[in-house]
Amino acid sequence: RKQKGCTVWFTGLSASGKSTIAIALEQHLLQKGLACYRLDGDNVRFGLNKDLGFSPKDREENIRRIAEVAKLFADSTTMALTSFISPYAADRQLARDLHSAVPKDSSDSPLPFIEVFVDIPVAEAEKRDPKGLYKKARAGEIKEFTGISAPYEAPDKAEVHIHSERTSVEEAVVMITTYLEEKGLL
Ligand code: GGZ
Repeated sequence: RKQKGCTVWFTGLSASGKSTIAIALEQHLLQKGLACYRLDGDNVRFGLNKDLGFSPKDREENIRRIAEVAKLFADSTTMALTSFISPYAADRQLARDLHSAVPKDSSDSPLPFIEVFVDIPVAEAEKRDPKGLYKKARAGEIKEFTGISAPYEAPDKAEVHIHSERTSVEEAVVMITTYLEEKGLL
């Protein structure tokens, strides 16, 4: 059976668990022999997007480029897994719209876009603080830090909503794969 491409778009605060869940999902998919590719800060912000910082404009451009790249992977029938804070609802909507845009007169169908909200209260993310970034943000050493001194606009129509403080990584993977199966994407 031929694999269909799609984009699984994770969004959530720093330290919410986005990348941990994305890595576990990637492992699960690879074990099933499915093609997938994970985009995250480590392979995007230090390469393609190394000219971008964390101002609202730069985050917008960060998300726009990532959405375009994810769409290319999805178009190639690979499953793209993106793991970025993507704090602005309008930027996530643009990412979604890019996937639904099909060329005029084309028989191609839109590329599925699955938004996964990894939801965590700021206080809990701050308690985890694995890299000490929240501490630095509180001290004013990092400006415009999401959740502290820059906004996070929570999604209201995410396809999958994971409450990170009370959901294990394994449970989160099951929630996502169940959704993908229901939609015929797995
Ligand atoms: C938020 C920041 C900031 C600021 C550096 N605000 O936990 P991390 O370290 O590994 O993940 C965060 C990452 C966020 O990059 P994204 O590309 O996902 O952001 S966005 O989607 O908003 O464009 C954090 C680190 O970069 N980091 N400065 N000011 N996170």
